[in-house]
This record gives sequence, structure tokens and C-alpha cells, in this order.
Amino acid sequence: MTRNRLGRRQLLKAAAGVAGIMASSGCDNLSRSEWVRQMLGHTEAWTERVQRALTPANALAKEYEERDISAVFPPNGNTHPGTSDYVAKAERDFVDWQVGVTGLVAKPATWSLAELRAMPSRTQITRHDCVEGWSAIGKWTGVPLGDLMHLVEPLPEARYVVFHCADSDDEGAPYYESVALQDAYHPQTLLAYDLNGTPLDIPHGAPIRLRIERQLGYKHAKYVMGLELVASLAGIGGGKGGYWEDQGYEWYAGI
Ligand SMILES: Nc1nc2c(c(=O)[nH]1)N[C@H]1C(S)=C(S)[C@@H](COP(=O)(O)O)O[C@H]1N2
Ligand SMILES: [Mo]
Repeated sequence: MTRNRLGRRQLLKAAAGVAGIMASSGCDNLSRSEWVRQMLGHTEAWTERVQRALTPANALAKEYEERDISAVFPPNGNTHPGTSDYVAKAERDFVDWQVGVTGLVAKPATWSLAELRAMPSRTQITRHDCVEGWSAIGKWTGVPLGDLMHLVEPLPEARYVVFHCADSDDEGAPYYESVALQDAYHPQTLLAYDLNGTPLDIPHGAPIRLRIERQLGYKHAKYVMGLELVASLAGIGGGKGGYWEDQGYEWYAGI
């Protein structure tokens, strides 16, 4: 399929251009730059359409070998939620932490960390790519999000899964993310609780964080406290589907 490959290469070249701008200006400068924000807005729908057309919905991200695992997986963004509630739960190794699924589901459910750990798990060695210009290879273990979706039975009108996180920025805006319900069923989309064979530490998102391996780093929500299924992203946070998306980043951050 030479034509597809060519198209994909051109697409990746265009994406690399945007990533280059992001890397050279840094996330913070980028979010304040109005022209970049507008450019991202224009390319967004196009990017999702083109990428979904070129890549089958269930295509897997590349998986690596044990020997490829990075010696250091740098933490990025918030590295501690810092709330008294989170601190209290962390001190008790999250034994009384729970995550629930609410919103447009037939059977809302809540699980403890022990219950999640008792479910069938998947382990995958993948490369994490951050728009700030670094990447790292890590081994993630967790519950496939699709398994949890089967348990809660999404209603027909549900289109997105929203991840509510424990951390906020300096102005009190909470970190949150969202993905298409379709991508929740991708086999490499996990609620991960182990990194490189040990329980997630606080900098990397304890007790669970999202892994969504065909998307960029900022989609991988850490400190997940609750999931919500919705028909529209309007009315959540700034309405663009995620903390960084509200600052102008693309919602569909496919790689
Ligand atoms: N809750 C929360 N999730 C988050 C972030 C954050 O600041 N808060 N940063 C994102 C970004 S930009 C990246 S690159 C990854 C970093 O994951 P790591 O700290 O495990 O390297 O987490 C993402 N998920
Ligand atoms: Mo990132």
C-alpha cells in the first residue's frame, strides 16, 4: 500500500513540524501563543480524520524488549497532587483509595486498588513521547480499560471517557483528560498500576494512571480518581476535553 505509506509519511512530516515548534518553545510558551493555538485548532479535525483513515482502529503501538527499558523514566508535569486527601491515602498505600465510573453507563461501578489488581492484567513495554521533546521506554502493567467498560455497560449515547485527576495547577484548575470511547477498547489502553514491575510511585501517577499508547504523553492521565462517560466534552473544565487541550493542545493526540 505505497499510497497510504506516502500519505502517512507526509502526515508525520507535518506533525513533526508542529512538534518541533512545541519542543523549541516549550509547553508554557506554546500555550500562550495565540497563532499556534489557532493553527492547532485548524489542523485538529483533519489530523483525527487522516490518522483514523490511515491506521486501523485496533493497530498496536510498537512494543519493545526488556533490554530496551530506559534506565530512567523522567517524571513530568505534576509530580505530587499535594492535597491532604491524597497525602492521607498515599500514607496508607492507597488501601482505602477507590476509583469509580459514573455518567452514561448502565451499571456504575467502583473498585479498590486490590480489586483492580485481582482482575486480568496486561503488561506492555512501550515508548512514551512527550511534546516537550523527550521520550522514554517503560514496562506498564494494568487493567485493560475495555474490560472495565464491558463491566459498566456504556449507554448508546456515550462518546467519551473523561479521567478526573487528583492534581491541579497553581491556579487551582484540575488536571483532567478524555479519550474517545472507541479508543478505550484498544488492547493497549490500560489503567496502569505498575511501572517496570513495581507499584507506581507518586511522581509517575500513583495509584493508577492511564496508558493510551497510540497517543502523546499528555493524554496519559496520572492520579486518576474517577472516570465519567459523557456524550459531549462541553461543560467539563474549559470544554476542550483536557487540561492541556483547554490551553490549545490538540484533543486527538495520535502518534
Ligand atoms: N494528572 C496528571 N497527569 C499527567 C500530567 C500531569 O501534570 N498531571 N502530565 C502529563 C504529561 S505532559 C506527561 S509527558 C506525562 C508524564 O508522565 P510521567 O510523569 O510518568 O513521566 O503525564 C501526563 N499526565
Ligand atoms: Mo508531556
